[in-house]
Amino acid sequence: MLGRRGFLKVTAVGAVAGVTGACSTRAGETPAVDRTGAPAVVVTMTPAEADVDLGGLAVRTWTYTGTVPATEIRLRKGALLDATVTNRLPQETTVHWHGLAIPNDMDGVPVLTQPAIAPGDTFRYRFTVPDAGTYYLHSHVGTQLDRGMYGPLIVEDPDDGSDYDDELVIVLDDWIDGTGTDPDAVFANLRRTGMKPMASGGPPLSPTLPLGEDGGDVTYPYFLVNGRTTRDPQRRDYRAGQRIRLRIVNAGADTAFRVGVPGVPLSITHTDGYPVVPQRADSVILGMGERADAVVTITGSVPVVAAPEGKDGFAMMSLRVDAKPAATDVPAFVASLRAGAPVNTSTLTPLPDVVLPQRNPDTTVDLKLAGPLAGYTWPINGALYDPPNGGIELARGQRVRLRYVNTSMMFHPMHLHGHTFQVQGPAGPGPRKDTVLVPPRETVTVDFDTDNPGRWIVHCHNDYHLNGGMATFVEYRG
Ligand SMILES: [Cu+2]
Repeated sequence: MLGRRGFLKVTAVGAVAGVTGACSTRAGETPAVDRTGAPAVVVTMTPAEADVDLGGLAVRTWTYTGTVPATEIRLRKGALLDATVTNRLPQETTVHWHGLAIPNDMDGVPVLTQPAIAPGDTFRYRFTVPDAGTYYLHSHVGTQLDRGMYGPLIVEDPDDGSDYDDELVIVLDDWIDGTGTDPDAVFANLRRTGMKPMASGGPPLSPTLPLGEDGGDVTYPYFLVNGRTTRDPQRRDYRAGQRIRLRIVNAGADTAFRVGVPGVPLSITHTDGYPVVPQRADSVILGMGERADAVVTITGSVPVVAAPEGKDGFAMMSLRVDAKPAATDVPAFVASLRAGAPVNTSTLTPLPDVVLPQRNPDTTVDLKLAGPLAGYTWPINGALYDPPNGGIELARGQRVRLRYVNTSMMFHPMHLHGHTFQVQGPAGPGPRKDTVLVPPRETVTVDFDTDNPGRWIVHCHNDYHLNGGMATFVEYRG
C-alpha cells in the first residue's frame, strides 16, 4: 500500500491518466502542457448502457466508463484536464464538473453552457482545475444522475499542509435503476400521482432532526458506498494507528446521509473542497452534492456507515486491520447515528485564508423555494426553470448575497455553479461551499463574488426537484 507521499509521487509523474477502465491516454496525440509544466491529464469517457455488479446486485444501467461510480479522475491543482466524451447512450448527455469554478462553456449544463451531446456525438472538455479538493462529475441531463452517471474527481495540492497517512474516497448513492424500474419511470410516476400530502406542521427542527421529518420523495431499495450494496461491501486493509483521510461525496439523487465510524471520532477538515478549522464530530450530515473530508485514526477493523435521512436501510464499507472482520453491530450503530446530532457542514468555521475579503453586498437576491405544486413542480420565486428565459442579471466585480428562503416542508441542498460562496453564519463568515443544505422553513444566506462571467445555474440538488423545475440562473458578462 502506498502512503500519501508515495501516491503523490506517482501522481506527479502523470500516472493518473493510466487508470483502468475507459479512461485512458489516447495514443498519437501530443498532450498539451499545463501551467505546472506537466502533461495534461487526458481521459476518454464513453457514456453507454452497461451491465454492472453492485456487490451482489446485477443491474443494467447507464455509466460513463462501464463502472459505478465512473473511474476516478485525480489530478493536481493547476493541471489541465482534457476529457473527450463520446455519447453512446440512447439519449443526449453532458458532463458537469461539480464544484469547480471553470470557464462557463465547460460547465456541462444544456442550453445555458452548451448544446447537450447528442447520441453518437463527441464533446471535448478542456480546462485547468483551479482549486484543490474533493469534487465529482455527473450528468446534468434529465434523471441521468440517478442512474450510474457520476464519478469522483479529486484535485490534490501537495502543499496543502494536510497530515494523514492514506486516503479513501467514499462515494454515497441511493440506487433504484435496473431494479424493475428506472429514474425516468420514477419521475413520471411522481408527476402523475403528485406528492404525498404534507404534514401541516410536524415536529420542529432539532439537532437530532436537522432536516425535519421528510427525507425525500423516492423510496430506494439500495444504498451504495463506491457502487456496492451491503450484501458485498468494499473492504480496504490498513494498519492499526493509521490516519485515513476520508473524502466523502454524496452523489445521491434524493437522499441526505449521516456518516459515521463506530467508536472513532471524525476530524472534519474540509467541505466542498475548502478547508475548515478541524471539527471533531461523531457524525456529519451531507445533502446531495455536498462533500466533506474527515480524518479518522483506526485502531481496529471498523465499518464506515451512512444512514439515509428519513429512509430505511443504510450503506457501508469496511476498513480492516489485520484482515479481521469488524465486531460492530451495524444496525445498532445506524440507530445511534439516527439518535445523534450530526454536524451540518454549513456550521463549520473556515480557515482564514478562504474567507472572502470583508465587503458589504452590492446586491441581494432572494430565492424563494416552494413546492410541491400540482404535477410535482418545485418553483423558485414562483417560476419553473425555463432556460434561456428567466435569468437573473448581475454585474461583474460585485459581491452578491443570495438568500435561499425555504417556504416548503422539505429540505433542499442548493448548488451554485461556477463559484464558491461564503455561508453567512450567525457569528461571522461560515465555510466556503458550493452546495448548502436549506432546511424546511428556514433561510440560508450566502455571499459570492461575480468573478467568473457566464450563465450559471442555481438549483436544488435533489435530482427530482431539479427535473420538477427547481432551478434558475444568474448571468453576467466579462
Ligand atoms: Cu429540492
